[in-house]
Amino acid sequence: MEIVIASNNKGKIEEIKNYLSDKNIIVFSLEDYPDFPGIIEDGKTYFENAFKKAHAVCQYTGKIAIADDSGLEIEALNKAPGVYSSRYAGPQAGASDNIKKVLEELKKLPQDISKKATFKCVISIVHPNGNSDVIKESCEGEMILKPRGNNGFGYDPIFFIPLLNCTMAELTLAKKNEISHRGKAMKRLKELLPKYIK
Ligand code: ITT
Repeated sequence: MEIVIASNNKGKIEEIKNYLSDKNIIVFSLEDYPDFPGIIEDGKTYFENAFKKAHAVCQYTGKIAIADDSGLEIEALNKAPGVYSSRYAGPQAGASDNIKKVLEELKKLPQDISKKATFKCVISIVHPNGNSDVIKESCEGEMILKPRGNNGFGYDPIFFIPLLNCTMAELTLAKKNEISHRGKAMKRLKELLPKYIK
């Protein structure tokens, strides 16, 4: 079985590949399709963006495509950055710019305000025969004002998980995949894969 991960995000690709590694699956990503023209993520929801990415890459490659659209929703910031998480600090922003902007916004608020936050993930799978599924998952945590840890990607260093007493960036990839929004969605996706085998 061949699957293309419809993503350019190295962190996501690594996590999704790790999840699929024990299956009899050959996994590609957009790194294997450098001429793919790209997708404008103009959806207002994770679902719209995930489906758009999976559908476009399935059509381009003729293979089963999986796309993840995800984001960080911070309660005290009215669920920002949300669907705009990858470009919160601007169109060319990197992870450190986005973290800096979140911390600046949080520091404007009263110190004792709730720091609750949720990572959301929507995974869309599209088969060239038209079959498709969508899975939504989330992971609860709290924002911390001092980044901690070097693993993971994106907002992981400021996403604290009280139950584990560490940030997402202090977890190994395997442990992150056990508890994260994406890991939980991938677990459910794996259960659906048999019906995509021709
Ligand atoms: P692709 O569209 O190419 O997959 P992207 O990074 O643009 O890559 P999204 O539009 O779904 O993907 O943006 C998701 C952003 O949300 C991501 O760039 C991070 O800033 C943040 N994010 C999502 N999951 C995360 C995680 O597990 N850890 C840290 N940050 C995460």
